[in-house]
Amino acid sequence: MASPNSTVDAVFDAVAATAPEIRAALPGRRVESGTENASGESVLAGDLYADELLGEAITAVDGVGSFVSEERETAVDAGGAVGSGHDDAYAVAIDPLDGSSNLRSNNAMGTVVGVYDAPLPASGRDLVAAGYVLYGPITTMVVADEAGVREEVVARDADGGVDRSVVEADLSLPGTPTVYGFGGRVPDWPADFRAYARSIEDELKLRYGGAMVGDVNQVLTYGGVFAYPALRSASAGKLRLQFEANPVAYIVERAGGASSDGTGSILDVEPEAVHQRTPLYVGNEALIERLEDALDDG
Ligand code: AHM
Ligand code: MG
Repeated sequence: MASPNSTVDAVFDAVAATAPEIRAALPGRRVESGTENASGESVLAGDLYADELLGEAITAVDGVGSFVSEERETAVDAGGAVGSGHDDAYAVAIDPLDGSSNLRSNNAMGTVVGVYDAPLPASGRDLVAAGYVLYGPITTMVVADEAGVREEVVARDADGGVDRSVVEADLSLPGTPTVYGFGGRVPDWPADFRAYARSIEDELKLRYGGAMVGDVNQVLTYGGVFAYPALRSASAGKLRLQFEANPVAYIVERAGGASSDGTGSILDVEPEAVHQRTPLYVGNEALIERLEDALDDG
């Protein structure tokens, strides 16, 4: 389904065009780069390469005024004021290689993209589109915009160009949930979340791969719940609001599911800093309601 927004389309054209190149470069980039990112985490050569390629491709899009990455301290000015009037430009936020610690063990990882109609840090309510690329056995791209949520397969064609085919034009969460995946160490989970997890374990199958994009894609495919909860050692959890939580919440909500930071929709979390973290819970509405009740009682 074509979106009515040509800038959004151009952003995801750029992301899709870059995906086969990022994927092809991963085998040679499993080593640490020797640097830390803005959140103080060590960065792999693959993170930097993906960040560089996506930065070039996205800042070249007409209508993108600002580009911000999980791997960069500050925003890149791409020309044009963001969110200041009717015909202004968008701010694009990316996590270039989400779950990149999976590179060493050769498991799934992805790229997360949020297109905001406001300067960052912005509210999830300012998203006009969000999506992710999943580097699994197949490279897929899920895009949510005002037209709905679609899944495409992205591959290199015979001429070195990019071949895209829509495999699901109107993606929505299955009504009956099947899988769950929760991050962090169990002893580090607060007692109320631990009790919720116990009740979920009785009903659903554990599917946790350690890359949010891969784990959320399982929830979108089979129904269920993904969480990276508030931890006893870190009340804001691990995942970042602008780069990870807002885009994923937007996608899951557009697909008929729900999101929460523990008290309400992630999209309503007040933005305070570009690299701020938040607990993230997404999945079927009934499971997220149960989560909020469980945390309330805790
Ligand atoms: P990253 O963006 O530095 O890769 O970190 C985010 C990743 C998520 O993909 C995933 O949900 C989480 O970290 C897994 O963390 P853990 O290894 O603590 O389970
Ligand atoms: Mg990440």
